[in-house]
This record gives sequence, C-alpha cells and structure tokens, in this order.
Amino acid sequence: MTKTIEITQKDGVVLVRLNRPKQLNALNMELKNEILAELPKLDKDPSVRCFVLTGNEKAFAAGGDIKEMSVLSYAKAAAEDYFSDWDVFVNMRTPKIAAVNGYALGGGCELAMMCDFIIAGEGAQFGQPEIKLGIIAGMGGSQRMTKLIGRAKSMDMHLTGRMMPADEALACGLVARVVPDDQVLENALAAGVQIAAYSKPVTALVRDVVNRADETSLAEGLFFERRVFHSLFSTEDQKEGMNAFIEKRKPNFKDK
Ligand code: DAK
Repeated sequence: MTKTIEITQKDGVVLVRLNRPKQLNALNMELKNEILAELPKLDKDPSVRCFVLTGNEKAFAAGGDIKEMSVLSYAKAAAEDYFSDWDVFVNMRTPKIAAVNGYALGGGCELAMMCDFIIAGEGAQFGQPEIKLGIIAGMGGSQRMTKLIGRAKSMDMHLTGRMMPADEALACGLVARVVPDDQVLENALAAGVQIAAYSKPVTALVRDVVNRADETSLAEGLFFERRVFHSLFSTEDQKEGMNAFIEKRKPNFKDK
C-alpha cells in the first residue's frame, strides 16, 4: 500500500498519481522511494504497456520538498549521491507520459522531463526556480531542459527562475501537446491506450533509438537506427503488423 502515490491500472496503462496535495506534491524521500519501489516491478510486467504520471489540478509537483531539503548537508548529499537513483525511473523501458496540470517546478519539472513526453494543460507552469533557494537543479534540469529547448531559453529559465506558461513550453519543445486543463488526463490516457496496443518490445526500441539522438553523432545515430530497424524484420510482430495492414484488419501484436 503506497501513501504518497496512487497507482491504478486499466487497459495496459498504469496511472501514477502523485498524492501529497497539501504540499503541492513536493517530492520527498518517501514519494521517491515509493515510486522506485513500485514502478520498476510494473515496468517488467508484460501487461503494463505505458505509464501516465500525473498530479492534481493545482500541481504536477512543486519541486523537491524544501522542508526536507533545508537540513541536508553537503556530506550526506555527496556520500549518498543524492537523487542519482531517479535513473532507475528514467531507464524503465515502458513508455512514460507526464500529464501536467498546474505547477511543474524544480524537481517537478525535472520529473516531467524524465518522462518520454509531456502533455500539458493550458494553465500549466514550468520552471527551474532553484536559484531562488540558493541551489541549482539537481535532477537533470540543466541537462534535459537544455537538450529540449536549447541553451538560450534554458539559461533564461535557470538564471531567472521564472515560470514558463504552457503555450511557450509548446512553442519551444518542452511539451508535446497542450490541451484544455480538464482534458489533460483523458488525452494522456488515450495516448497511453494507443501505445499499449503496440508491440511492447518495439515501443521500448523506439525509446532507445530516439534517446540515442541525445547521446551520439548523427552518423552513429543513423547507423544505430538502421541496425535496430533491420532486426525488427526477425519478429512475428513485424509480420503481423504488415499483414494486418494488407488484410485491412487491426493487428494483434504478441510481443514476439
Ligand atoms: N516543498 C515543500 N513544500 C512546498 C513546496 C516545496 N517545493 N511547494 C509548496 N509547498 C507547500 C507550501 O509550503 C505550503 O504548505 P503550508 O505552508 O500550507 O504548510 C503548500 O505547499 C502550498 O503552497 P503555497 O501556500 O506556497 O501555495 P501558493 O499557491 O501560494 O504558491 C507556488 C504556489 C508553487 C508558487 C509556491 O508554493 C512555491 O513557490 N513553491 C516552491 C517552488 C520551488 O521553489 N520549487 C523548487 C524546489 S527546489 C537535489 C536534486 C533535486 C533537487 C534538490 C536537490 N539533489 C541532487 C541534492 C530539487 C530541488 C527543487 O525542486
């Protein structure tokens, strides 16, 4: 039984709701530990084909828990390599969608960016306001945001600590879709159901090849994509997908 997150599952999609509403879903250790205890198990479950991570109307998450962090020492942060364990979440191979309403600030913005893409409500606000607290982003914000929106805007966000509204986030590539606030979850779950119908090994490989673009040169990335592409012609799901198209029916993927 989890306390700081709620997990429900339907049609192959696991909905993970951050559940510390009084603290605007600030990410404390308990919440991180619950995510890292529960989600990797589900990641390995063949019936789980997509995650949707969400908060509530007011906040996706307003950052790391400032009260908890206020007493942290350098020695502890360094010795325990604070927050490197979020990599376990990032490296889960099942696709993850962030459904963002309200604030996604600091660690909240970073958590959204750890997902494969973000669907935001019109009233969503993104930001890396750590500078106001005398720290910097520590869960990947300076790196992931820079890759997503470029150096100029990322510097602006990290140096001023301002909030970025959803329309700007869409225009600069931080988010994939902006929809009316009351349609965010519905939209994200529909995308999840769509992804859930595809071959699970293939959706995992899509993540691998797209993520490779961040890590390598164009030539190496193209080489990697081609090799993965070739390998898929050894699968039953490739035959099923193409035969279904030719026979004008829905494919029934078997993850083989
Ligand atoms: N932590 C703890 N509590 C928070 C919180 C947070 N990040 N954000 C909000 N709350 C709490 C408030 O304290 C308040 O609690 P009570 O006073 O009622 O007990 C309640 O949530 C409602 O907040 P407000 O009263 O402030 O609500 P407003 O609507 O007036 O304002 C706001 C909403 C989002 C503008 C405001 O709450 C705000 O500015 N919050 C802080 C945003 C922020 O600075 N976030 C960045 C946190 S720093 C690290 C890795 C990562 C990180 C750190 C270290 N290592 C590797 C070591 C991450 C750091 C961060 O994310």
